[in-house]
Amino acid sequence: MPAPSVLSDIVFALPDVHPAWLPDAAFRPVGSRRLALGTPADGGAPAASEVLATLRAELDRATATHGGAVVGPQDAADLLLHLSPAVPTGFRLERSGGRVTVSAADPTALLHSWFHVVRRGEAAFASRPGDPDVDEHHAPASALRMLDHWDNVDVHPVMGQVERGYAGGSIFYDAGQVRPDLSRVTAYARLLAAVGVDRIAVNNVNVAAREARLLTDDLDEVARLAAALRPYGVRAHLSVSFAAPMTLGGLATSDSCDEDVRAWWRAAADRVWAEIPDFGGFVVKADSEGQPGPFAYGRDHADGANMLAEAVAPHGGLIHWRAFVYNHTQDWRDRSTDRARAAHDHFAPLDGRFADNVIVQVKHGPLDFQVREPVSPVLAAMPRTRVALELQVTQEYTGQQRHAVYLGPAWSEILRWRPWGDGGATVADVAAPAGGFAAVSNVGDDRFWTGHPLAQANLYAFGRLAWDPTLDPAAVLDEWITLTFPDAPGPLREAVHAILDESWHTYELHTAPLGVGFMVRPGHHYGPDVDGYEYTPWGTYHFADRDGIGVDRTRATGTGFTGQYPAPWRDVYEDRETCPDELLLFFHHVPYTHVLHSGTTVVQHVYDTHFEGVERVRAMVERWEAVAALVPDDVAQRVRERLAEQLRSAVEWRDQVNTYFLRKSGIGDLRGRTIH
Ligand code: BDP
Repeated sequence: MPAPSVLSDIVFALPDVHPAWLPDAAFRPVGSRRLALGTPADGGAPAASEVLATLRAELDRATATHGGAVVGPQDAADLLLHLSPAVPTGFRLERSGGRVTVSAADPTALLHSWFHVVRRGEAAFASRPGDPDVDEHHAPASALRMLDHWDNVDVHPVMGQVERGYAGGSIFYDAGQVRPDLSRVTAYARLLAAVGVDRIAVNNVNVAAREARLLTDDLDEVARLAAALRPYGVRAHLSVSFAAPMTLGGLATSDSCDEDVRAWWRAAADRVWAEIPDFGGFVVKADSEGQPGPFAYGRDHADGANMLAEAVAPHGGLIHWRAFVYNHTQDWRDRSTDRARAAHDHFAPLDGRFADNVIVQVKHGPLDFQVREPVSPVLAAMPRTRVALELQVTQEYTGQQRHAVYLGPAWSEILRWRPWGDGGATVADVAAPAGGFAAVSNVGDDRFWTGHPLAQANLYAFGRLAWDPTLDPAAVLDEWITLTFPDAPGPLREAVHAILDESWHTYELHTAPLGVGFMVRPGHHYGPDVDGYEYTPWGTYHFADRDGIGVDRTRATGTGFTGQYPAPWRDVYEDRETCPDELLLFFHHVPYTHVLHSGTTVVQHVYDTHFEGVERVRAMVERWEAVAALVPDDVAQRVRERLAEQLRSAVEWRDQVNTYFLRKSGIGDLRGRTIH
């Protein structure tokens, strides 16, 4: 492991990079006080002492900027942070007589507590007379809170450098190698530590030849990335190719039952941990969209995953094995193949066979990160497997960071959903204790990190909800506004809420209706193309004809997908009378005249929501213009440009979808609005 680096000042304020939720002003309430770190910064394991050194640097920076002081632990500090083995996970926060004492067993948890206090600001200290004393324990719901970067080392000819990236190039790689200067990576780790994310997979799940070499020849490059993340307690993971024993090792096979293959993986893992002792593990996309996997050898995914698990187990490593496995070369004429069924068909029968250090990583919906899908039934089907919930912070299908779409409410709905009905466990209850949470990052080398400045709120919300899935997403948004715009006057706060609180629903209103999904332009997935995927091999269809639209996934007459859910949902979804409106076309093929629970017909619903969606975007533009002068010019201007594009795009969606439904159904708008 490289020697602990002294955190350079530059990490706290990168020139030309927006500070996101850690502007200096957010530190004012703590930085103006007397702070103490009750632990020597040089004890313990190297990684641990490095995190403590970071914490010390944080205290120095905050007090130097805001006039407070770092004092000795014996002095009367307003905030004392110290290590204590008595707190098993997370941290304990006690406040007595206006003084705050935080204790944690682990330096990273202590660092997280620091950002907790920063987030609470004045409220962390009993500054008003009569404020009660507190004694609180804060621990994350899950020990696994991870971001996946779909970054390529080389620029991919079609996908660019960051696959599905909408914020510029990679912060890790440039010109075919890891960047010489990684201060931005450390600044990123700092942002993540402030929301509790502590693992990153540093390369794309689609592992091309150049990226594959990170595992072997270019391991020193990964070690440099890990070193840049380490000061903030963030651990590196790597996406690997199942075919690596052949492509990198020159073996004739990558069959998981072959002894030479197993030995190759063990040796590869040994080398990784020798170089990076706190390395996290491997992420694998196998037998999916062209990636190699165990099917080539007649093996199943438990065979494949367990082989890797065996190789990393001596090092305490993890295998994140993705359940995103389906046939992407299907015959669209064959109605018996249902992509929604695929993950459950492949994985549910394997429950109980995965090694303890395998995590099966499941996309939140059965298809692919659509604006509206039911929750994946796989999450409820593997009680003897560690399953992780996978979310997509990058907005591939939700406006690509040109649209302001706050995804906190969507994720909250997923996390709170109860697969076994009222009184049963939630998705968060299933994932948190075992496999945890993973999400595809939306960050790039853009000056605002996320392209759209307001898309920072999504990255923030993922971290906060992974830490505590019961948080109210509107409250999380409020935290983000307070930190990002510390001097935000009321009108700015209200406007950002007005723009973002309902923005997920707004996007849903003017895009593919009633859970039917897709209708996006093939390839890049931005903007409308109603039939774009209809006659393709990808398995994403809506089956519109002159009589109706939607996918029959019932047991009675359709693909039987509803049967993958436990009761009560298998029956709720099966019956179009009980199926929720917003998922009707995901589960049923219905006539355009079918009457929804809302009382309107499907076709009229399409017209109404698409007209309303555009009006809502127009209102967002107006709300922003009324407060733009209250934020720095660069933020104001970037948001203005993106909102203009959002409005243009929403109009395009409205017109194409409405016209399509008018032409297919021959039924006009009851309200007589113009449809072309
Ligand atoms: C799809 C993306 C594709 C990813 C794939 C995945 O279009 O770029 O590789 O997901 O999750 O949504 O592996």
